[in-house]
Amino acid sequence: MKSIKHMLIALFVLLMFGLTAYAQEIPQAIVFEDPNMTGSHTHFSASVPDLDESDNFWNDKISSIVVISGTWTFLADPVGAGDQPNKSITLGPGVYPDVTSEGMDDDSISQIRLGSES
Ligand SMILES: [Ca+2]
Repeated sequence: MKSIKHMLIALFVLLMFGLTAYAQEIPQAIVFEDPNMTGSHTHFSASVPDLDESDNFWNDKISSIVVISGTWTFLADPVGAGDQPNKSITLGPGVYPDVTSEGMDDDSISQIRLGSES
């Protein structure tokens, strides 16, 4: 009886490790409306080429970010016409309580791309 219980515990622990490993394979970023991970938040696990078109709420709203896994590039809208590149930041896993500390203007992110190419 006791050995069955121990086997079940061992199985459970293995399952938890497996799920954790699996979760780390999925790229995931959490964005927050306000600095210091406050206000509304949402999860992204894939690129969003244009927040303006796909999700009006998050366009020009993001003030803090937590990257769970993967490398993500966050871009502002292009400034004026011509070849001037969009302002962007590329972030790996970590906690970013204020996008302005990373060189991004507050409430300026309009595109989210998985990966480091801008
Ligand atoms: Ca904001």
